[in-house]
Amino acid sequence: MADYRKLWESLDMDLEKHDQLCAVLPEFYGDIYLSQENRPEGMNYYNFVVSEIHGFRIQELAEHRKKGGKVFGSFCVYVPDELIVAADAIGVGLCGGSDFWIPDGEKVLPRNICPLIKASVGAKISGTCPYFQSADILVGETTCDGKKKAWEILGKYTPIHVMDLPQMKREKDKIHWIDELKIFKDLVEKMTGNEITEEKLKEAVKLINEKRRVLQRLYNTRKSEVLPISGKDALLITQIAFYDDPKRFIEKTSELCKELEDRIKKGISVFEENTPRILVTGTPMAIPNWKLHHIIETSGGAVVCEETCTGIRYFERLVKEAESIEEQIEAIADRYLSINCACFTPNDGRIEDIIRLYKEYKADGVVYYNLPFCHTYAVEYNKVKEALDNEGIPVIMIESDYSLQDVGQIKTRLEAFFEMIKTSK
Ligand code: BJ8
Repeated sequence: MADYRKLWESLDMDLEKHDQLCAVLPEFYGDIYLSQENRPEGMNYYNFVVSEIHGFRIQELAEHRKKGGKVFGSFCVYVPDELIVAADAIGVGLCGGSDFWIPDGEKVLPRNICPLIKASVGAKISGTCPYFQSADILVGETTCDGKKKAWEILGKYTPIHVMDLPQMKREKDKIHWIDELKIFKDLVEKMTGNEITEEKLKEAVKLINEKRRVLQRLYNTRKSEVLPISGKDALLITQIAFYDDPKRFIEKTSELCKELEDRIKKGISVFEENTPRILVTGTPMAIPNWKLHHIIETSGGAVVCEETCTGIRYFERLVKEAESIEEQIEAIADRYLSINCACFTPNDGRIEDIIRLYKEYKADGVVYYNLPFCHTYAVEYNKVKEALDNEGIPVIMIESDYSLQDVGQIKTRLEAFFEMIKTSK
């Protein structure tokens, strides 16, 4: 990585502490990613993005802000990118996925709270994440209780806007959500000084749909019997989609998809034949949380799909293209409310998704991933398991945070799970 110290200084970062964070990432990434054999050539772009994770893109954000542009930081796939892009602003996903930030998060939050929340708050208050430091405003949402209350704490450090997301999907909830989208639209216009016109919104919808389509194309390659890419690599690409420049991301991911489709034609797989194919479902995995995928793929399994917000939920459904601002906002509301998060009740759509994806991706088993203290996903396991049992689909629940202490224990459980799948095949 080039020398970005001046840039980081200008963002009021704690450079000494930030050096400690930067010192561990290359080895960590090398062990998990660069050690893989037979990786597609196209992964070089994503290697570059990670090697420059606090450099190149931060520079782009700084240049954008120098010209008067704004950066919006968000934590949930319900925050609509379209409204941000339509005002010529940049949106970046900020969920924290590193253990490094937990101790700082615990300075202001209870210990028994979800690591994603602790790491996100810790990233801000430690002044070691240049994405947080580049955001002109954070956009929170009323999903789980932990996040709802964390916004009040983050609000002491930085401006924050909270979107009131309903927790049910009735007609009156949709009307409420449309109202929230309009409030957000006004805020974005006010902050950027740019009007969101019919045309601008149409363009933004097209662009974000295109990003979704390229991710769908990528995931389609994972439906093949010949697996041209590891689950770890696919996860990394989705994580990067949250903050990379959308146009460049579409271009680079299209190139990679072409390579993967060629690999399928030639029968080039990154896994041995008969490797159990695993669908992962549950809580999101924010970068650099690659723990579960790494354990699965070094214990005899292959991840073929993620029913998570750092997977399918982020891009599976498109926004319907419409004409007037009113119609477009309604189409955006419909699309976002079709995401099936466990914060909603009831949430049967998620169970239908899991069973459908299991079949589409020709999976052999399901790993239900839960971050500790995420109550909504933990409670929902009961209904998911019952439905999967009825379908004869093997499932195992893994609850784990970002630390590496439980790796051996998880590995043992997963190895036994994969053996069981193999013998019953
Ligand atoms: S749409 S999953 S991104 S809320 S922070 S709920 S893990 S206790 S992130 Fe989420 Fe939006 Fe839903 Fe997706 Fe649980 Fe932790 Fe809360 Fe979390």
